[in-house]
Amino acid sequence: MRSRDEEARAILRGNDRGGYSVPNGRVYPFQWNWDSAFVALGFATFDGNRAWQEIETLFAAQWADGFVPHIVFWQDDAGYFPGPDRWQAGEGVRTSGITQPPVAASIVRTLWDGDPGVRPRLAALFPKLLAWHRWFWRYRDFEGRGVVVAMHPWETGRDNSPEWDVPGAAIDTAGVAPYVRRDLGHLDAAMRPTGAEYDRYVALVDFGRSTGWDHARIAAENPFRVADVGMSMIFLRANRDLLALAQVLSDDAAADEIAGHIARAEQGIGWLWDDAARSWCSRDTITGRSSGFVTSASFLSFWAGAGDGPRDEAMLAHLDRIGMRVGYLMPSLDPDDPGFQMLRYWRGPVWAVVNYMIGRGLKEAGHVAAGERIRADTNGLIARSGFYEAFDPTGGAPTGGDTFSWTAAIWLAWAR
Ligand code: 2M8
Repeated sequence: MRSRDEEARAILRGNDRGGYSVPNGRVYPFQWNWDSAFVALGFATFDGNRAWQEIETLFAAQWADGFVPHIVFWQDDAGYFPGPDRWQAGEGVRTSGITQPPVAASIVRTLWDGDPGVRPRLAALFPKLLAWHRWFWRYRDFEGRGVVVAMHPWETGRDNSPEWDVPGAAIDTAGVAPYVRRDLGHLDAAMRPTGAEYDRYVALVDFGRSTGWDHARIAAENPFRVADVGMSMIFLRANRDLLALAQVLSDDAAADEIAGHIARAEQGIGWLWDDAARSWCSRDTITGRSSGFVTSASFLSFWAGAGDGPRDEAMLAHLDRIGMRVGYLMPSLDPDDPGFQMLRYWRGPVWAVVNYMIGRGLKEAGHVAAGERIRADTNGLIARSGFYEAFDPTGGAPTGGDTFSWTAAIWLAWAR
């Protein structure tokens, strides 16, 4: 029998389409933005060149204004909806018109720390990372609050989190042209978003396309504009890592610019603290209302270094409470929430990539035992069930697609 290590390497090799990876060949047959970033960590454990290449290929699809899409359609494939014809986006290669959590700078810093012999590759990638961050400052923090405003649930990477339910109700789905969901041909509908959620997702794609993917107009007029706690924390951390890379390259001007944005985020991130929930929560920028949901993204405050003594204590109390309710941390939704569903995608299941960020963040903040529990639980899930998309936090059963690239990568880089 093959060891889990061998299996993980075989999955990364098998999902390699020649310079980029697909998350899973059947369900997700294209290059996804934050998947590729995490996948690079896995490749770095056995093929350093291929690790850098994964990120370089993603940035080869960058638009002139710095935007990096959430999907790159290097080759067409009828097995996924919405495909390139529905998006009608991209420069050179066809892409989607929304982005995804900006984790790439953090991953590049980790690659660099492990392999500082590749300075020319870092120097070539750095301006592209900076351009993407500038795009975020301009179009996803247009109010200058120091947070990241998501224009689509898919942009957050946590597609059907209940945080999007109330803000999403304002999306008019009446005019959505008919479409066929391809995901339901691959996966059990009980593990996927609902039909009503999909109508909203598609309506937002249709709106963006109707503007010609004019991100200034989208920032002003999109019917969904939610400050995502997950992206905000990931971006704060990514800016700290990008600053470190600017220092490696002795780019003082870039370092000053990035430091200014970090200061703004440190000032502004408190807007996402919800006193009633005693937690970091997403907030609708249109109504100003906090979601009040404790999700796995709430715990990314440690990864971001966003907390302070009392807020960190409050999050650790949530962690202890949730840890007694589930077999495996960190469920994507608080199991004490009435909407918790152990198999339905981002409403309960555990995701290895989120655990990686929470676990590393906790350890770096000095909460070593909590961080180690997150790592050990991730290890336990994969050892028990294999390299699935996500896992039921109560008993560890697999959910979603199998032979999943980012799960294999996190095993190799961190969880084993
Ligand atoms: C899921 O999202 C895609 C849309 O982007 C989908 O469900 O069709 C999410 O889990 C997202 O975070 C992930 O990047 C993507 C590919 O693994 O799948």
